[in-house]
Order: sequence, then C-alpha cells, then structure tokens
Amino acid sequence: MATNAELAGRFEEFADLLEADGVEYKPRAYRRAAENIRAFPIPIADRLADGDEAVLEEIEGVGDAISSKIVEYVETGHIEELEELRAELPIDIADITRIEGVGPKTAGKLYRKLDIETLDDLEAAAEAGEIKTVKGFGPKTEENIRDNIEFARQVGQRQLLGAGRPLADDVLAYLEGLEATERCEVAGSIRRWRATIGDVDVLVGTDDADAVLESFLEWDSVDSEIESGPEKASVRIGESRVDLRVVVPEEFGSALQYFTGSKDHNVRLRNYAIDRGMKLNEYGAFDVSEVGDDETGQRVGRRVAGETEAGMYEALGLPWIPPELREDRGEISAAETDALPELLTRETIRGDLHTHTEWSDGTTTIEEMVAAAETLGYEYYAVADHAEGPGVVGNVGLSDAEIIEQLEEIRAVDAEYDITVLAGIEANIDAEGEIGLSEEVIDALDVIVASPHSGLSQDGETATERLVRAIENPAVDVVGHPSGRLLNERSGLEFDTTALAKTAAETGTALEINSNPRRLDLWGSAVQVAIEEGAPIAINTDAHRPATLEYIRWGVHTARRGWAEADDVINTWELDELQAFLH
Ligand code: DGT
Ligand code: CA
Ligand code: CA
Ligand code: ZN
Repeated sequence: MATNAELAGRFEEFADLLEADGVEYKPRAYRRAAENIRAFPIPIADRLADGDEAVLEEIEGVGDAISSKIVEYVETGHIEELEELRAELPIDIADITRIEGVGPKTAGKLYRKLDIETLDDLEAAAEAGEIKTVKGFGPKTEENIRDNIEFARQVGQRQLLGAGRPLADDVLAYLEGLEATERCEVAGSIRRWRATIGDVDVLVGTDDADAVLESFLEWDSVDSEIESGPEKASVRIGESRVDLRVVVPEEFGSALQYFTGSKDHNVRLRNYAIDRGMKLNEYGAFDVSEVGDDETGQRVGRRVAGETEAGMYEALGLPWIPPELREDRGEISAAETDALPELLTRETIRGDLHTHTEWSDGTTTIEEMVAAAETLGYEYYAVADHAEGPGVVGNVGLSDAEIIEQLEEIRAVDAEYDITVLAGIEANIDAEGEIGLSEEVIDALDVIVASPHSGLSQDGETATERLVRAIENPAVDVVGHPSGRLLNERSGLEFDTTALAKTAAETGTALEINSNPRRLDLWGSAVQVAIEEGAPIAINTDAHRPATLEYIRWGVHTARRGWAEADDVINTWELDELQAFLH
C-alpha cells in the first residue's frame, strides 16, 4: 500500500515536471501539498482503504484537485495526468535535480536542447563540452555538473539510518512473533549503524524455512515482492528494500557474522583465519589444518563454531567485536591484543548540550524542552538557540540583547527544575572563522556552541583554517556539526580531521557528533581520528522539539562507530567536571 512518503514523492515529481514544462504557480502548490502529505501523522492510503475520504480534508494544502489525484493513485497505482507529463518529458527529474545548481527549469531546458534524460546523458554531455554551448550555461556550470554527478548518483540509492532502522525494528518484531522463528536479528549496514543504508537485511534461524518465508511474503506491510527462493526473499516496503535470509538454527551465528559485514571486515577476518589453519564462511568456522588439497566445498574440515556469533570469533581466539566496529579500521588487531574500546552506551549520557526553543527556530518553550529532558533522566541540559548571523535560515537568530533577555528566562526555569539548565547559544562560524558574539554575551553564558551554517563549498584548506580558527577561539566550547553536511543533500565542508582534532585537544574544545539523522556530523571514521588525537567529543541532538531529543540514539551509535568510550564524551561527565571544562 502506498505510504505517505511515496505519495509525497509522486507530487514532488509532478511539481518538478510541471516546472520543467514552464508551468507557473501549480508546482508550488504541489510541492506544498507533498510536504504536508509527507508530514501527515496518519497513513493516508490506509484511511482511504477504510472508506474514510474525509481524511483528505485534514491535510493542509490539499484541495479537490489534489485529493482526487491521491485517490486515483491509491486506487490504481498511477496518476493519469502525471503519466502524460512523463511521456512528454521523459526526464529522470529526481536524479538530475539532485545536482546542486540544477533545478527543474534547467533540467527541462537541457532536455529540450540536448535531449538529456538521465544522469548518464548529462555526464556524457558535460564530458563532451556540450553544456556550455547552451544559452544561459557557462563553463562554470558545466564544471559544477561534472564535479557533482558522482555524488548525485550515489545518494539516489541510499536511505537514512533514521528511516531504515525503525523499519528494521518493525520487521524484526514481526518475524520474532512467528511461531517458526527461533532466532532473529538484523544484519548488514543497519546492524553496523551506518549513517546511510542500501537495504534492510534480516536473518532468521528456523527449522521451518517455508513457514517463515511464507508469513513474511504475506505480511500486510509488504508492498510488493522483488524476488524469492527457498532460503531468502526480498520485498519492497515503502521506499525500502528488505532482504530476509533464512538459515537453520545451528548456522545462525556464522550467517549473522557473514551477513553483518562489512565486506572489508569479513575479508580481513577470513584471511586471519586462513593464517591459522581455519576456514570461515556463512555455514561455520572449520578447522582445515588436516584437510587434503583434493577436498573442496563449503563445509569441509572439522566444524568448530557457527551456532553463535561470539563462537565464530572465539574459534579464532578473539573476543566478540561489536558490529559498529566492523569496518576494517583496525578492529581485528585491536581484538587480537585485547585493546578493543569499551564502547559507551546511551545510559552514560548525562545531558544534551545543543538544543533549540521557540526563541529561535524551535517549536516549543524552554520549559517544555527542559521538562522533556528531565523525563529522559538527564542531569543537565543546555539551551543553545541560534544567534543571528550568516546562514541562519529566516530571521530567527537572537541579537545580543535578546540573548541576555533569554538568559533570565533560562535561569528562572533552572530554578524550578531539578535538572541543571545551562544557558548557551549556537553561534555561527563565518567564512573566516569568526563567531561574532560580544564579550558581554560570552561572559554571561555557560556554553557556547559554534557551527558553520554558510559558505559550505569552501575548498579543504580554507575550510580547515576556518574551523581551526573557531576551535582556537577561547570562547568556543563546542564546534557544532563541523562539516555542515546534509546526508543525500549536500556534502558539506571537507576538512583535515587530524588538524581539527589536534587543535581541539590542545585548546580543550569539544567536537560535536550532531545526532540528527540527516546530519550525523561528525561520523564514525572522523570520530575515530578525533579520539586518537585526544579531542573531546560532545554528542548532541540539536533538537528543535521535545520528541527529537530521542535522536541521541543515532549519535550514540555513531560515537560507537568512532570507537568512543564514555570518558571521551564530555556529556557523560559529571556536572562539576563538565563545568570545569566549560570554564
Ligand atoms: P548496504 O546494504 O549497501 O548499506 O551495505 P551492507 O553492508 O548491508 O551490504 P549488503 O546488503 O550488500 O550485504 C550484507 C552483508 O553481507 C555485507 O555487509 C557482507 C555480506 N556480503 C554480501 N555479499 C558479499 C560478498 O559478495 N562478499 C562478502 N565477503 N560479503 C558479502
Ligand atoms: Ca544491506
Ligand atoms: Ca535546575
Ligand atoms: Zn546548527
């Protein structure tokens, strides 16, 4: 059944194609409708299937014309008018407009002048130097297209962890409920908590594969079957692909180890095994030291492990390696020398140091945010609304006078609640690395987060200098979302992580892991470098409403991907220790 996201996607495409066709006004209405459909809390198709057409009247920006198209799509799987438009403009518009600087109008023009329908066509035209010959396009545009095509191609295929993981949890809950299921676990990049995922992999251990596969394919939430066989099935659920593997319980551990990956981790582990006269595969760990050259096959040798995943590592004399570490970044040699980190857990987080309220672009009051933080069991909590400055969307940033005014309210809320409320601000790091706060404000506040919000296409050297400058600023306590990347949308600043981390370690400035699933900035490999250099880390949610304080989940697992122990992270520290750091 069509999800809200899928419906929204259709109207976004509709809007893009109309715009490419030169139509005015209508695209904006369709885009607004798409946004509201996407954010609508109830599955629209479900309600329509129950005969509740009135649900459409509750969606803002959806009038009669759009309503009838929604009904048409839910009933028939397509929208006639959109099909006609697609025939007239057969452009992969979502792919092409993913390139920064190429909007629907440009895509329409490129189709009419150069017959460009796909990213491949666009790449060929850019390589051949044809784009700059079109009126209105220069060599700079052509170069930009050439530089960004690879990025646009990659992001088209991957989904955010924040969307994939909740789906994986639903799939897991369903499979766990089946009578035939003995063991069940997610695998692949989801289990490693990668920021983006290609698909959702799940594994079931059972003696009745047919029953599990059949129940899976019959599940209500499945939109369509992609393929299936005696040991596996792949389906589409919403915009995700879900791959189910079914194995006998005795091979569950080895299969889980194999299908968790990463591929690079598995290759290194298999080679490690070979050096020790062992063979690893999805069926188990086998001692092949006494196996002759003529014996071949998957299950050859003496089977020494495979029922549990820990047993697979144990067979090699290694401790179990947490999935977040399995990226071939030194985890196997660390395991060998008993030097694996003791990864931090969510329970060790004592507070959040970068959050917003309605004073800037958050949705609620200071008090509501603080109450929600107290419910999470936090001991401290910093309000850090936007200061005015470059790159802050809309005119929402606080002036110095407003910051001082807000400070009084923060102190009043602090007095009312057990949790300690710290007064902070999120300043902007401008293109030169300045943060533009007055001495008065700096002295009055407890926490200063400084983040880049603009000028995000600087070259690596300039970006590194800019951020190092901000880290060196004694007023700055935390550098927020250091790259400014938005997953699948923009790549953000590229910098020398080692240089940032060295300066952060010297000056006692924390580098943030921004837990928003669209950001996850810093990310695992960068966190690992930062910690090796001794840089303090802060894991913050950047929450703009109470519910998104829960984003901390994504930040914690990202920190674990960066080998973080609790002590590496300043917001696991006790309040007095944190306050000493902030001073
Ligand atoms: P993704 O889906 O692109 O986010 O990344 P993964 O890591 O989930 O990769 P996926 O779904 O292709 O396969 C799941 C795991 O199965 C992968 O991490 C390792 C294992 N695997 C799959 N195919 C191969 C292969 O051809 N060679 C090896 N060594 N491992 C494989
Ligand atoms: Ca996968
Ligand atoms: Ca308090
Ligand atoms: Zn920010």
